Amino acid sequence: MKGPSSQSVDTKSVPTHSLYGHIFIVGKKHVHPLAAWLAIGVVSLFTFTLIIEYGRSQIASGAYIEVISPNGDEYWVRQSPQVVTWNSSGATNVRIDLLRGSNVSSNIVNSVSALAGSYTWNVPKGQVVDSNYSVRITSTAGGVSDSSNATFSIVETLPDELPPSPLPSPDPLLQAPANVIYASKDATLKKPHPNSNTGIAKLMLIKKGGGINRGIVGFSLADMPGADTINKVTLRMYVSSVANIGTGKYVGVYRILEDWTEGNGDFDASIAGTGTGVTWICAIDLDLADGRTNCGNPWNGGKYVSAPTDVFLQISAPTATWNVTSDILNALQSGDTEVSWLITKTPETQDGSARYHTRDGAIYYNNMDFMPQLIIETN
Ligand SMILES: [Ca+2]
Ligand SMILES: [Ca+2]
Repeated sequence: MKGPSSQSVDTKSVPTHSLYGHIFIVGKKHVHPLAAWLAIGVVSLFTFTLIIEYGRSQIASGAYIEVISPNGDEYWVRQSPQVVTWNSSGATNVRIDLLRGSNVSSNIVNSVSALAGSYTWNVPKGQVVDSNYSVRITSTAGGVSDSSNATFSIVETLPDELPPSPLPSPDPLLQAPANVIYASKDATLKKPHPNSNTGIAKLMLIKKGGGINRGIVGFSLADMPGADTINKVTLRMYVSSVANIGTGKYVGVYRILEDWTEGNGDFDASIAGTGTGVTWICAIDLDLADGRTNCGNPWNGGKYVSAPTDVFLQISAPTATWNVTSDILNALQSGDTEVSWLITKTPETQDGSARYHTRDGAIYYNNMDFMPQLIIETN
């Protein structure tokens, strides 16, 4: 933009009453007051720019990266997809390194958008099994960095044989984000072991080979928003591992039509459980401890709607999701207080298996990403 005209002039033409004219004496030359005003403007603009730049540097010095997960005590199984998550401000791209002790074991990714906030890494088959791992996330521009608060483990298989950990406090149910409802119960129904209960098992197994295993998961609707505000509800399970699924197998969710109780058994850990709980044969076996059938009206693998509510092509993605909006709306309209689904391959007779984390595993590993959950989108 063209500025106002001005020019250097002879001293004699400068009015002596002009304060700014006197300030801008250069050598023996005076400057026209208009030029002086312009110079003041330039100096002010410069000062203002300095203030702005100072402000920016203050913001930049407030830049940070915060590792959310893994942040200590997690278990990463070799050859499984694992998700690194973080918060950040003031960083454009970040580099993620896997540390073993204080040494870099491998570079998980060289540069990924800081705003992404998560990155999925497939733990290599040959990754050394150790309990001394952490991740470090660094701005590629340098300056800011953060590491896991404590070490986590890379393992061959999840240590199911470990004793149960104390329940975290506060109850993880209270920690669910506003748009999420965590499962209230889950288990595996094992056809080859039809009186067994797996209510406290850390993993849910879906498979055919060696006998059919079906997952079952239930949710309380106490915290579900009203039907008129719901746009979509997604059931999400977190994958622990898959096997023999080739290019992928469809897994369906089928709405359960009968009440059931979770139980406190863990068959694979040789814990039969006590009191009542779900088995392949019984929705509620009245005595888990005896290894026999104790129910009057066997459901034999679950009483459920024969058509799946939705199907998901299970490959190796870290999460499996199903659109269960219609079931939720129907349940709310019927005044139901709970809703449950059977989870199994469709068709079920194909090979291939998937292990999903259960609520018990999420609590055990203190990783709420693992929680079977309903994700609610409202309008
Ligand atoms: Ca369970
Ligand atoms: Ca029994």
